[in-house]
Amino acid sequence: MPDPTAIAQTLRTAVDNRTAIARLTAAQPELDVETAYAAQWIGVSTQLAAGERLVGAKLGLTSRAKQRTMGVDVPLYGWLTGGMLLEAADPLPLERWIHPRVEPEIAFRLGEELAGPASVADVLAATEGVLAALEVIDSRYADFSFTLPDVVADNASAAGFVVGPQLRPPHELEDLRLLGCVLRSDGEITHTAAGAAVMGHPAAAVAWLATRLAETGRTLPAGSIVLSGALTDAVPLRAGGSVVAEFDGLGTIEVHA
Ligand code: OOG
Ligand code: MG
Repeated sequence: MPDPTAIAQTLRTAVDNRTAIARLTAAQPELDVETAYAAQWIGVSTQLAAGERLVGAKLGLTSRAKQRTMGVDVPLYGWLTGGMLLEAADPLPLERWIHPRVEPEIAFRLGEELAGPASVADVLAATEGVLAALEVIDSRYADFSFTLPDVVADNASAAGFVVGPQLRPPHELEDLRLLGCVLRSDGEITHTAAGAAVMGHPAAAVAWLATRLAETGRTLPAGSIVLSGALTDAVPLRAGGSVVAEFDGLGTIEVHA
């Protein structure tokens, strides 16, 4: 089986050099999902040891749109660190990334620890508030071409995220399944969706994560930000470009590069 420490180092080098690499499974088809999660955690732990802070987690490939485009039909998770948190007012730091894309998500901020196995109701009960978010993804693989173990090892393409202006307790919002989102890239509407695009209900994605983490005795601590996964396909982020996401009841986020 491939060595997870070596995999984490290879991916770190790709980040540091801003150079995409071929997907790992091209040379190592035996790489399995479990080893990939071990490599993911080694990579994240290295950043934490270097002074980064764990601020939450992200789901990926939780909508049919994303699954179809990326060619992987199961969800995955990764981790968010403090250095990934970006301000919408500032130009996005393109110089950090290889080929960034931006995608709209519904984020949860936990007011209480969430331990799995968890249901949608458990997630909503533990949620302090829901926020709009734009995630910046930047696969370390050429052309975003990967299989599940590759993208797991790559911390689910995590690169950055911006949260919206309003934190709303879930009971104040009508129904997260019906929460609409309109995405504009360089002024043109490119995608529209509603919350149900993510596993039928965005809280179901968070419940899936809590349940998955419980298998290894882990929980999501109070204060965690959890991105529930893109509602739509991602759009490329280019110099001089802008991406705007409007969310029903959660405000608008605009980013530019
Ligand atoms: C994988 C990460 C997917 C999402 O929200 O679906 C993801 C990728 O598309 O590179 O973050
Ligand atoms: Mg995402």
